[in-house]
Amino acid sequence: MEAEGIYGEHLPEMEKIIDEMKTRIDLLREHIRQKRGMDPVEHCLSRIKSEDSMREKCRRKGLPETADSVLFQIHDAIGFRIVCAFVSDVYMIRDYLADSDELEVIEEKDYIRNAKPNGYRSYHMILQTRGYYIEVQLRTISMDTWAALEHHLKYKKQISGNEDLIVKELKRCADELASTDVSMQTLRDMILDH
Ligand code: 0O2
Repeated sequence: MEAEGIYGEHLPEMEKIIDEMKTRIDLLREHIRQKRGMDPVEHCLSRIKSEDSMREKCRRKGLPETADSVLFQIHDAIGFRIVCAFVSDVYMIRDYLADSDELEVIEEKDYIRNAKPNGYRSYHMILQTRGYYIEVQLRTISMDTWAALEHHLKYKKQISGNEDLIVKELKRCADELASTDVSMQTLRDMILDH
């Protein structure tokens, strides 16, 4: 496997942690579906960060390219992205993960209440289990769509020249999507209240 080099002997344990986390999320979805009649998760992705991305991140952060750096100085070697339909579901999943006995919350960043200046919205958690870190990104479908497009555009070099306009338009799209999320949440609350 490509990632084996830099993660060395840690890789099997990292894969086990991913499997356990997937099972935890599946059980959580089933529990909430039975309790509330709705699955709060649209989709869930997981990955071990590729060797190339990790080495690039080490160089960017001035860290040696070692297993110790990528597992214990950098906290997103194991990553989960949980995409929900509604903003309230994002916070509900956040609460369940924070309450889990097997997971310790190390850090949280609420880019939903405090969006990044470019418009990026997502709820980030750094969790720890058996000494390994897991980065969890929780967001709505709208937030996920925007992040995917913005990520795609960032790597398109030919956009230079129009950059100011593109940055402004991306921000406008992010804000419009956030406003749609609020409307969708209101509609859902109205439907559930009756
Ligand atoms: P990748 O390839 O997606 O994993 P860090 O650099 O992680 O030590 P930072 O920047 O404080 O520290 O972390 P933060 O803000 O929690 O963001 C981490 C991840 O969130 C990023 O990982 C992206 O996946 C995502 N993210 C953050 N800001 C943006 C943004 O403006 N646009 C998009 N599309 N995604 C964003 P990586 O490692 O940068 O990249």
